[in-house]
Amino acid sequence: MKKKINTTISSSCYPFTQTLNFTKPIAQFTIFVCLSLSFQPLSSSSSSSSSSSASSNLKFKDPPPLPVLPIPSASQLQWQLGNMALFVHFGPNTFTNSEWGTGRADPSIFNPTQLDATQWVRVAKDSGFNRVILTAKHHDGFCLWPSDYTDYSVRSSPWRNGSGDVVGELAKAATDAGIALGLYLSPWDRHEPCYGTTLEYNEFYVGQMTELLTRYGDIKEVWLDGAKGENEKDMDYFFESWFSLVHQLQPGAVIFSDAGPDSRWIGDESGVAGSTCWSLFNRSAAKIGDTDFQYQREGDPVGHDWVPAECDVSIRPGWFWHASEIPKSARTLLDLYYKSVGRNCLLLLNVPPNSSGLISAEDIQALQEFSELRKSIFSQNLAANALLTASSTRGLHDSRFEPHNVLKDGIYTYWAPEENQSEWLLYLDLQHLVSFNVLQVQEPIHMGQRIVEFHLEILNADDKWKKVINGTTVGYQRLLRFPTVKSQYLRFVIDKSRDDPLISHLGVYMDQYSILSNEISNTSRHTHFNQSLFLHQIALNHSQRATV
Ligand code: FUL
Repeated sequence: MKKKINTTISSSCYPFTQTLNFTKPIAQFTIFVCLSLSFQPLSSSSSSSSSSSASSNLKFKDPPPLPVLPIPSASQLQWQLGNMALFVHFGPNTFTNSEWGTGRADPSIFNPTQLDATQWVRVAKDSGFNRVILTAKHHDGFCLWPSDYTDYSVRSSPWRNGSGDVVGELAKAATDAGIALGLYLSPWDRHEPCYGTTLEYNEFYVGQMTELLTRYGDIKEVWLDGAKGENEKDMDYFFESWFSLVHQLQPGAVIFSDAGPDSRWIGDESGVAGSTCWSLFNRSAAKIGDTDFQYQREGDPVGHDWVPAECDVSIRPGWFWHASEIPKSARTLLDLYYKSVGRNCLLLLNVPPNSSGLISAEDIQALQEFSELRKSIFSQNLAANALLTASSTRGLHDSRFEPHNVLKDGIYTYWAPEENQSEWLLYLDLQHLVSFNVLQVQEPIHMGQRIVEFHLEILNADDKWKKVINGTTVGYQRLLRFPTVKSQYLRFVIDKSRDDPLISHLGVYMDQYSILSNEISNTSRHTHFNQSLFLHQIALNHSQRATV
């Protein structure tokens, strides 16, 4: 049983904070703040003169609330905190202008004369990606490492006179730069003669997987897609054996597939998550290669497994590099960021190296601009100096759970309400009028994903609370855009939650780059940015390239 701390407030007074009915919002907001600040636990105000039984109360703090299952594993947490990963599709298709190679392309075509994996890693790092995932083997069966189980690999190519190893070079570059490495090993193999013979091919596949997981140091992600062409040979994949092997050889790796076990496909290849997106999921309800797209997009509020989603999308129309294609604009990438990272997912952005073996200059420019847009929007939380109060706080005056924690970075500090409350609110006094059009909310997901519905209100000039935006599900991170509003007072309300809600971060921002219906002609009016950034925005407008 949780102990209640005695306070100087009479028992008839304390519930008053839970039921304040504001008719004059500013005045009542002030009353709320004053009352909250004047609540003093007896234990702290009279510690020197307290009785021994009172001081014995002091020794014990309220423990944190229990996590609500399911919760992420350590590797799933680490994966999610990264926000974004860079996907690298590279192989014979890069040289044959194809997407799904037949498996019969001559290995002699693979000759990326300027290949430089340190450039790939540098591009990733400079643009804010801390994970790189390479197609070690795509559907054509060509191996970017010298596998001992096939001659269809870099060993048979002229590149580095047949002694090269793309996986090895990338692994070294990634380790040197402190970037996590993931590998894609396609189950569907159009070259390997034993494909279609279940036992033989599973042995072959496990042999290749073992090479990849034992030769190159830490592998942080193994990427399995469920794609297979029509009328291809039928066979079974021994997924459970593969998964067990991966976890045994690389305990820090997450395994991606349509159905997890550690991260799931979002159900499209356009990088867009559902606006409701649970990391909760039932693995048994999903089948690799045969997906229910809505289930993938939204997850499952009553799911028993923690399987967060990954949103894969290419910066270009194709997954592999094609001379005729151009990258998406930075603004389009920003939009994808809101719809993936801003919806509790990881954004897996594919940036395919060209046939010389380098990431092309125009892709690098788009990534740099994307990175600058994110920095200019998110580097300054406009609520950073807010005064916070809450409808209730667990273990009165316990700094571990106080509302101010939502302004600290990271998920491990959070606001927790008292148990069994009828409402959950956080009030923010920004201390001056602020214009903003983006809300950021984060849950401490190590304690489970809890929030089902929420909304944000502002206090208008006419002293009335007005709803700005509402949403469903938060998870690791929720970003919501809306037409610009201006206010000093904000009220974040959790309307529905699986259990007592916990909030690790709240932020408001000004985004003058996203185009929202009634914002288009209005972006410069609310600018908080310096002249050079503004000029940069104009330059961006002129360099718009492909859109989705
Ligand atoms: C799909 C594949 O068929 C595409 O070629 C690409 O690799 C994409 C990421 O996954 O399933």
